[in-house]
Amino acid sequence: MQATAVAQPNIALIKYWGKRDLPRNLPAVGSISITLSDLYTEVAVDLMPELPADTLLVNGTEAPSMLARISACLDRVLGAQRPRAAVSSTSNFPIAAGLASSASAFAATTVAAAAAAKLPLTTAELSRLAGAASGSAARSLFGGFAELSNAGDTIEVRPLRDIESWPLEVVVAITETGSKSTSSTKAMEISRLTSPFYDSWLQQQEHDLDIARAAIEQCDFAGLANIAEHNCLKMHSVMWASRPPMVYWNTTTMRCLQTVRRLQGEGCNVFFTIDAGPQVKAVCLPGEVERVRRALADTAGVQAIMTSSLGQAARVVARRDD
Ligand code: 2P0
Repeated sequence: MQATAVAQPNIALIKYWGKRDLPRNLPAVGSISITLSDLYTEVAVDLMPELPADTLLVNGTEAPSMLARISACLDRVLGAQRPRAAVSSTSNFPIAAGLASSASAFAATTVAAAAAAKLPLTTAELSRLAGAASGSAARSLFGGFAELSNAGDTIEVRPLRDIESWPLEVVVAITETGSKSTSSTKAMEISRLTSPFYDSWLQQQEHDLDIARAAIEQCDFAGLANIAEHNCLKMHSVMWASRPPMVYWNTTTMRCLQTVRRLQGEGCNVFFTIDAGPQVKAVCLPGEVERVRRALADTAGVQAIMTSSLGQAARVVARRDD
């Protein structure tokens, strides 16, 4: 039995950084994200009882270092007595580089595994299973704007707004394609244990979520821009003040921020956000994409540009019974 699923990465506008329950992967703060349409991960899960062990191909190459996390994800979806699986994952963007590849990879793996085994799971159940593998993956089970809650004993995501009713665009400036040195899971724990700003980060998050939710409801671009940039810089301040410090930015990251500031000064409706990596995501209104794309492409050190509209929820694209 085999199934293939596609999921898109999502970009947090109000960030998830910190866990309140490590074994269950429950987030310490709520977060709000947008799912992207033009970046994707496609995962095929082939359940093969005759296989002695799971196998994993990432972009056509064996990836033993990522296998344990994928196997644990399959165990959660299918149970520990499941057949072994051949898993193959393909992404059209750099992985493990701060572009939310774990979100799209674990969302697609969860959906493909459930479909291969014909499990009739709801979106909420699939989202919980994906979120247990990687917190941000829970949000990729939804299209458009989604909020991951930090309340309750389970991982809960709810859609806030669909993609047609406020069609924002995202321009991604890739400043470095190598993998990051510290995984998000580890980095979040370092922040929790050592950052002097961690407690105030937790305390202020509800306020930031309230403002962002209201801005999204009212299609208030300036309001969303203001709180999203503030929340992003606050998360990076938590990281920078951790011990050891975690500075994911490079010189080009900073130059891209200056480009966005210049565009804003010229009246362009754009704002930046940066995740656990050096890439800069510029969120803008549809009419501004070409201007933002050109300005970031002309910024010294930018290696590549990707543009994207808001995307759909993770979904099954093929199924086969052997
Ligand atoms: C986010 N990030 O909200 C934040 C912003 C990175 C910075 O979620 O440990 O890979 O697997 O639950 O989801 C990246 O963390 O972490 C992340 P785990 P995940 O998008």
